[in-house]
Formats: sequence, structure tokens, C-alpha cells
Amino acid sequence: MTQVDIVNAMSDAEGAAKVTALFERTYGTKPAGVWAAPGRVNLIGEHTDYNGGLCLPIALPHRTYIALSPRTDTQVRVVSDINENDVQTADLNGLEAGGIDGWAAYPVGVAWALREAGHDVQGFDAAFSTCVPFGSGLSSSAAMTCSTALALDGAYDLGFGATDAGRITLINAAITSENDMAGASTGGLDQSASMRCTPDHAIRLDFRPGLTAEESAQQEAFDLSNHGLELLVLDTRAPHQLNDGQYAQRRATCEEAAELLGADNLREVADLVNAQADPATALEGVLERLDDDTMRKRVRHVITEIGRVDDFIEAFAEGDMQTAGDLFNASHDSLRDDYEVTVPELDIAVDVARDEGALGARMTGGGFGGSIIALVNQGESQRIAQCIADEFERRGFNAPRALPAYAAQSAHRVQ
Ligand code: GAF
Repeated sequence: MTQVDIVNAMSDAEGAAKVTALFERTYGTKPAGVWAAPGRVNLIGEHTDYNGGLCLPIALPHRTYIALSPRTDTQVRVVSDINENDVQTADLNGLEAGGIDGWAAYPVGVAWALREAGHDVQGFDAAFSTCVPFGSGLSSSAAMTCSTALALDGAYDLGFGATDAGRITLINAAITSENDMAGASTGGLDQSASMRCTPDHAIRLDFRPGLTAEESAQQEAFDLSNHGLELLVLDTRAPHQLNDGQYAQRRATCEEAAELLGADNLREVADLVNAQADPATALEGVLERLDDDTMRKRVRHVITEIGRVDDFIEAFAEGDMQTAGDLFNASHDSLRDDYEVTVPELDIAVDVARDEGALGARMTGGGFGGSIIALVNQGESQRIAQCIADEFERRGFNAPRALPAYAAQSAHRVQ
């Protein structure tokens, strides 16, 4: 059997050296600075952000690095080490939503969104290098938009990047870029994780509309080594299947259900249900008010998943790792059976991890391919990843790859 690939994170020194050299080769000058933003894994609370719900991500040590210099005109040039001969160009002047094709839409869209929001940003030259795998459900897009947002904040002295509350402006620019320039629907979890996480903590993100920055985030200690555990992150490398349309469809169904239930969003419904002495019966009462079976399943996922976030936080804080693992399992099963966003590779990877002794395992991110996470005993990640890789080989799936993971820092200036 083939040995499973491990994707190691670059250090800040390595990342900075790579992007600086690429910048100098491409533009013939030194960059004004180097910044980095991480990918993320969401521990629990999936497909809840756009329902005003709760999520619990950590930042990965895997980051996207950007070397950037501001310009005095409105031109943009971007290059990445995926293909350094392909320098993409754009003009911010007169640019409209959807006006850029391909990967350049993500960084160019951030500058465009900041300008649309009234901030004094001109053009820029930038070079990128990343170790966040693409299309893996680990937020490579947010790593790119958030690193760009922080770099523009630094280069144009906007002053938002220095505080957690200020970063909300940069998060919004990153979200706008992804939604309106790149045409990739996102609910805010990924960008908030990339910009607001702190080392050794998961962040409890509350997407209820109208909250202040302080109310919307709480840092929760997350150091698995204290419990003799570690987090296995495994990118299944399953080909994505129609993910954009499916994601939008899930969102639309949730919005329609909230309206039918007379609520602004499903979070309102979840809060009512979870406040009852018997939430399961209260949930049944809510579901009976909906005619459509598919809609009932989607709503059941969202409401139970929002409840699982605080249950997980509580179990973890009490050191009850088996309950924490059970909640991982319940989350995955709900995403598989009710929300229907898993694919065979995700389900098999989760099954093998559980069979091999994981306390719990689940898909993470949007689904339809991407990655799983598993709570495993310390020192077991590689063995379990290998078991999953062997099973994938037997089934003729793509070879998966594992990422050493811990709760790392959010976007920061490197040089
Ligand atoms: C994707 C989206 F971009 C996030 O906003 C979130 O909805 C996630 O899927 C599912 O939890 O990563």
C-alpha cells in the first residue's frame, strides 16, 4: 500500500522567503511587506453561519503568504507560485461585481470591496504562496482574501487590522470579494476564523444578526495535548460535485423554512427549541409545521447542530472527551443523513477513523468533498490516516493526505 502524504505547514520564515523571492523575480523590486492568513478547520457548527447560528473553528498552522506593495495608480498585478509566468492584471477603476475571472477575482475583489465601502485603497502588486490545499474544505479562499485584506490594511494604513473589532471591516471585504467578485457563496465562518482565532483556542462564533464584535466571538481553550489527544485532519481529495449550486440550494431552503416558521432565521427557532425542557419534542413540534420532507430534514440538521456547539464546548471544558467525540459523530451523521452534503469518501474516511479508535470523527467545512477531522489519541494520527489511505486505495478513490494540525494564530504581518 502507498504511504499516505503529509502536508506540513510552512514556517513564517519559509513563507516570507518564498513570496519575497517570487515578488522580486516578478516585479524587480522589494515588497513593502509580507503578511499571512491561515486556513481553518471548523470543529463543530456546520452550515449554521448563514442561519445566524454558532460555529467553533480553529485556525490551522497552514497559511497563505502574500508579499505586497501599494501603487499610486489603480492597476493591480498578482502572481502565485502555482504558475509564476502567469501574472494577472486588473484595473480597479470602473470595476464592477463579477468583473474579474479566475483566481485573481479573490485578491482584486478585496481591494474593490474596500473601495466600495469607502476606504482609501489604490492598486497594488502582490505575490502569493500557500500550503493550504485547494478545494479541500480548509478555506484556501479565505486564506487568500484575508491575507490580501490585512496586507492592504497595512500597506494603506487603514488601521483596522490592529484590533479584533477593527478586523470585522476586513472580514466583510473578504466576504464581499468572495460572494460578489468571485461568485462563491460563503456565510462568514471561514473569514472570521482566519482573522479572529488565537493560538491554543477555538473561537465560538455567534452569527446572530446585530451583535457587537465582542458579543459575536468568545475564545475557548483548545489544547488537546492536555487530554492525551490530537486532531487528525485528512483531506479526502474527493472531486467536488456541483458544490456551488448545492450550497446555494441549502441556503435557500433554510431561508424559506425560517419564513414559513415566522422567524427571521433558523437561529431564532433553534433558541426557542433549545430553551425547552425537552428540546427533542419541541423540535418535532416545529417540524410538524413544515410540509416538505426535505425541508424538515434540513431544518432538523441546523437546529440540532446549533445545539451541539455549546454542548461540545461544555463537554470539552469539563474534560468529557467521550461526549465531545460523540458530538463529532452526531454532527457528521446529521450532515450525511439530514443535510445530505457528504460524499462516499467523507463517509468512508469517518467510518475508518471511528473503527480505528477515534473518539469521534466528522466532515468539516461545506462538504461535497473536502476534509474530515477526528479526535484521536496522541501519536495515532498517522496510523489512522494510513488506514484511511489503504481503504481508499482498495476502493479506487484518490489518495488522501493528512495535515498535522493544532489551534494556531490568525492573520498577521510577518515582515
Ligand atoms: C463553507 C462556507 F464558506 C462557510 O461560510 C460555511 O457555511 C461552511 O461552508 C459550512 O459550515 O465553508
